[in-house]
Amino acid sequence: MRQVTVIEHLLLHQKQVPMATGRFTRLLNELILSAKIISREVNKAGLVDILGYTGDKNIHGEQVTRLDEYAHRVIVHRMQRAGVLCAMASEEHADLIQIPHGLPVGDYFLVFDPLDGSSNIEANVNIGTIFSIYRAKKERVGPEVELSDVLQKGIEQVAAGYFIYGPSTMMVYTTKDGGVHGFTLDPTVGEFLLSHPDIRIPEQGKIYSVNEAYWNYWDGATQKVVSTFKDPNSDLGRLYSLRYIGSLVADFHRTLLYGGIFMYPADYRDPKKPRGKLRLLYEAAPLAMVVEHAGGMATDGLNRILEIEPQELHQRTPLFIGSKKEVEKAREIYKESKSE
Ligand code: P6P
Repeated sequence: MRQVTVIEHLLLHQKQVPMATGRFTRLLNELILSAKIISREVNKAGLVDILGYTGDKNIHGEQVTRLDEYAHRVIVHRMQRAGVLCAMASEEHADLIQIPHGLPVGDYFLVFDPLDGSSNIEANVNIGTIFSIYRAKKERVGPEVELSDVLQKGIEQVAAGYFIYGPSTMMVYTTKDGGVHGFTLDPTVGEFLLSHPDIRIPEQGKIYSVNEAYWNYWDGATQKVVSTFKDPNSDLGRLYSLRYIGSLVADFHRTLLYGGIFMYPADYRDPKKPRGKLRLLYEAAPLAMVVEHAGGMATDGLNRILEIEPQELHQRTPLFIGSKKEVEKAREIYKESKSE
């Protein structure tokens, strides 16, 4: 295959993507450079003292790994100087991250999970960076950007995607023009080269992916959904396999390429407060844009992820994402149980 870089591919498609100005290209370039730097550290993590925990906890009360913190700092440092953002938000930071006074600003808003799945780093499991790009909601945003200037439904995303650090480092992303494209980092030239043009998710797969250890914390409808994938005689008409890596980007990437469904249902560990663990803005919504543009579906069980109106930066949501057939099946069961 002819060696096509991300930016070359974007420029080839630029005519179809009116918003893709030089500023968007610059944003993508800086994000790509950040990923190359992170990939370098992830790939040598076993050799240098960058594994383990910083001893801090993030706002979710989760242990922060040194690589988490490192990836967060790399992205913030590079993107603050890109001159294209009005603000950004990170899983590793409680509030909006403003652009320091004196640095050039733009009207894009970047929200990201710097290193998702980082609890798996010590086991050398694939981990990833997930990103989502919006335009600020109004032309001029003041020097101090408010949440109300940038918080929007996933359907408003200008672009979204992820980097996955594994046997190879890949970038998968989509823009408003709809295509989903995969690029693989060729370390000998230091470029992401087109390897998976126009990714389409199979209409139906053979794999379901969920952490069944939480069975006793699920409500009846969720247990019925998961049981359906365990029943070879269900109207899905096939025997499924269970695959669960426990690293969202890895589980999602496999689902995107092979088909099937990834689920992180709400659980009732706290009977008074059912919770979905995954975050809407920088996990569910970007992956939902990717999967929909690849011909799949993403819901919270009942509702389309991209239509959920976010109320706060770190809002959580249940997530059912993958091939249309399986996600639609789950939605059917939740709808039935709601009407009972
Ligand atoms: P559980 C990793 O910590 C993560 O945020 C996602 O990458 C992954 O899908 C999920 O948590 C795994 O959670 O509860 O199954 O260990």
